Amino acid sequence: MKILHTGDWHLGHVLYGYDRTEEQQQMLRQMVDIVGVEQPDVFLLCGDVYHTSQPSASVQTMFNHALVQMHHASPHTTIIVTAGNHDSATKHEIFRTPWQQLGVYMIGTLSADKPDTHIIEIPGKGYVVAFPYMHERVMRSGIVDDVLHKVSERNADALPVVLSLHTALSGSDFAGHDDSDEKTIGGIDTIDVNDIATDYDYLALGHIHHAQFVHTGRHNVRYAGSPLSVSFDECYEHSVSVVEISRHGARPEVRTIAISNPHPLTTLPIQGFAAWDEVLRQLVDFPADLQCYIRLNVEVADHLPADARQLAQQAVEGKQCRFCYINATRANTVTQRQTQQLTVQEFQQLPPIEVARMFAHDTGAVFDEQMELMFNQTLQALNDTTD
Ligand SMILES: [Mn+2]
Repeated sequence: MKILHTGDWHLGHVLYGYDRTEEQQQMLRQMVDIVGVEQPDVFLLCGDVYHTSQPSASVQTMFNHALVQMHHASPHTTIIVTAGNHDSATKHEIFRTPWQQLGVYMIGTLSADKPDTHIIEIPGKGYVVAFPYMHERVMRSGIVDDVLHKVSERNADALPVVLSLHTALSGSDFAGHDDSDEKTIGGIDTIDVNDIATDYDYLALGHIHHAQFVHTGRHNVRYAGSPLSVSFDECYEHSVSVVEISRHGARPEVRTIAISNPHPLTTLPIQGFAAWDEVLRQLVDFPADLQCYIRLNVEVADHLPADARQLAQQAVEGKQCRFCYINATRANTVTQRQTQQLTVQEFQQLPPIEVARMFAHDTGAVFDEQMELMFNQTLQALNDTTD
């Protein structure tokens, strides 16, 4: 069985206010071409089709169009698309029945009472057990094990079995997901690979954007990664994985095909941080004809000049590149740290914005006007939901 494994497309993602439709269309065209060339038995997209649960009509049209093209590029290919934590589970399944006529399986919600929904048999080739994103608690409840067990009962010919999940596995390299630690990655609690049964030949994962085998000692647990960077910290190659498995129990053969982006996400300076004057000079000298997004890594002694954003905007005027933001860090963060000691009562009386400012000060982060605006918007949204 030959599988094209991908995930985390995040269609509709907007980068610092810039529309990315052109890049996303380019990525989709590359995917369609790869499917045409590779003629896989299965095309597997492991969640996060869209960046938000409310993608615009044009973004949905773009995706649906690409699926139909993919089907025409390789009519025998079974296409399986699961919903990730960014997708709306129920909307994902609205057109499940018509899609199935084209050999496209949309798996959006967990059907614990209908386990067959999650078993897709590719006659004579193998089985794909496909689950959408589900809460870690649900995943540990044994549902995955039950479905895998059903497959092994049916799999008399020892055909390959692929399991697909959208989750955060502990032990993964989560570079690029800046809100992560050992316990959560990208807002999802990590689970241990040993919390679920292992009677599969390949575990196809979505959620983490860096393509990788997860260190489990088995060499068959893999994130395909996103085909397009969602953040500046995803500074690694983006690709799709081609997986071939000869029979149940065999080790999968995996190779990758790079996906190129006509508008790469670029950071100045290329390595580390530099002083504002130096970074601005690099931006002024930046070639006018290079299409890319730009982030500036600036080391500040105290604070950035008040007109820094404006100067950066002026520096790129008339150029093809798009200025996104200034990522500022404080020089000698550790020596400047002065934690204010507050009593619990004092702390409770502080407005949230003050707490955030203190946190930024203590950790050396820069809490600029834009951050304050975002903070206040988030606070407002939180207040709106609790009302
Ligand atoms: Mn994702």
